[in-house]
Formats: sequence, structure tokens, C-alpha cells
Amino acid sequence: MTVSDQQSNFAVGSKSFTAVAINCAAKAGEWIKTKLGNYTSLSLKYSAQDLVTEVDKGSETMIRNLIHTHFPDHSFLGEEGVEPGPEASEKALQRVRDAEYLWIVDPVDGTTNFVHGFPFFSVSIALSYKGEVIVGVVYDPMRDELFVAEKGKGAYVRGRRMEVSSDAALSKSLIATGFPADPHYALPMNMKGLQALVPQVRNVRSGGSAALHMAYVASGRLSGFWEFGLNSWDLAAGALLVTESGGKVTDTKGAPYDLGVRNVVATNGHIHEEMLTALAKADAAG
Ligand code: 2AM
Ligand code: CA
Repeated sequence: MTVSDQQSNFAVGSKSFTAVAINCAAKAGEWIKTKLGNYTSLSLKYSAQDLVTEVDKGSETMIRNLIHTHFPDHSFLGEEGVEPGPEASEKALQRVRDAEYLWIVDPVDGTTNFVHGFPFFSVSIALSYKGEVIVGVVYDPMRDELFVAEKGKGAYVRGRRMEVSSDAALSKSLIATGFPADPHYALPMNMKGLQALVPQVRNVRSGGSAALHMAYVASGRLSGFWEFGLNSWDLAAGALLVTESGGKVTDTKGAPYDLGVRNVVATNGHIHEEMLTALAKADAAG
């Protein structure tokens, strides 16, 4: 059965999976934007770097309710429904990853930016079918950019088909990373990679939203992105955006992307091996 057959068989009220994902991301994103500089409750989760506001929670509730209105039998995994910390995240994913239909949601990716008023954050919504991502939507409410991918049908932004960049070498590439909260493993690993890669590339950016970085690799604005210690909701939608735009997504050791990948390398494909090799050589592949 193709994805479109599944959609027509399971759609409720004639809404496709993708239409519901877009609707949720747009609605939540518009609401988040109105709360910028205007949230009232800020708390720490796992560490002083792991923030949550009532906006994260409200956005997730809004998205979950809307999805369950259309697809009451589907499973749901959202960042704010899971206890903080990597172990709890991995366990929560294990419980649901093989569900027939699973929605994987980051209601605000880039919460630190949101809290500081730095306008680079997103809503990330993916739908997996038996463990494989079939729909991915990342929405940037500040630029009103909606990145959408459907398995086998390509990826689009502003109505245009996306294509990864054509940069063939690290030396001509703009790449991105993030600085994970875990000071014992993920952060030192990323810092080693950073030290090795900065002299080899055109430059490195760190915007603070993994989902948007993935969308930027898909749209050719970045040629590569790597980061340690991410969760399924940071990556699921972006991974489909990248592959449907002609790029490649693996873990930092080169194994193919799946929902359990936490240490990611996403590129235009052309620089993938070079980036993996550079990380391995620097002992920064995990
Ligand atoms: P978040 O804003 O949804 O938490 C930036 O480096 C990326 O790391 C963002 O996508 C951010 O997502 C994620 N991130 C921030 N704190 C994290 C934590 N404690 N564990 C895992 N990922 C985190
Ligand atoms: Ca989040």
C-alpha cells in the first residue's frame, strides 16, 4: 500500500495526515509568536540549560488535541509529556516507536531562544508509520516559513520544491551545530568536533533549533549539521525534510537514521563522508 492509499483509507473528514500536520504547526506557531516576550512561567527541567515555559506546554496540548480530534487511535509522543533527561526520553520512545501511527512533536524547538527573544525557534511535527517517518513539518513562525515533506513525494517551502546545496567539499560549506546540555558526554563530544571542523569549513553557525537546522540543510541554506544528544522530536520531521530534498541523514558513526538516533549528521550528501571522517579522525564521533 502506498502512503497516499494509507492516507485516503485513514483520513477523517477528508483531511490528510499532511494537512493536519500543517494545520497544527501553523496554529501552534502563530500562538507561540504572540507569546514572545510575554510568557509568565519559566522553569528548569533537567538542568539550568533545559528550560520550559507554559508556552511549550500549551502548544503541545493544542497540537495533541487537534491530532486526536482527527485521528483518535493514533499514538502521540511529545517533549512535554516525557520526564526530563535522556534516559526517560529513550524509554518513552521505546514504548511507542513501533506503533502503527505515531505523531512525534516538539511544540517549541529552541525554547532557550524563545525565552531570550532570539527569533529562531520552530514547531516540529512528524508522523511515523511502523517506525518510519512518512510526514514531516517544521514551522518557523517568525519568518512564516513552513517546511513540509511527504515520504516519496519531495519536500517544499513556500510552495517551492526544496533541494539540498550542491557544495561538494567541506571547505566550501556553511555548516551548523548545537551545544547540548549534557556536560559529561554530549557537550565535550560536540566541542571536539567543533574544534576539528571549524578550520575545515567556510564557517559554523549555531542557531539553537535542531529542527530548523535540519530544515535549512534541506533547503540548501546549510550544507551540513551535526549535534550530539538530541531527542526523537528534535529530528524526526527534519530527517524526512533532508532526505526528501536529496540529502543524507545518519548517526555520527554513519549508521542510517532511525527514530532512536540521538547523535546526528545531516548533509547535502556530497560532504557526508568527509564530515563523518573528520569527526572520526578527531575522536568526536561518539
Ligand atoms: P528544545 O529547545 O526543544 O529543548 C539546540 O542545541 C537543540 O538542542 C534544540 O533543538 C533544543 O531543543 C535541544 N535541547 C535543548 N536542551 C536539551 C536537552 N536538555 N536535552 C536534549 N536536547 C536539548
Ligand atoms: Ca522543545
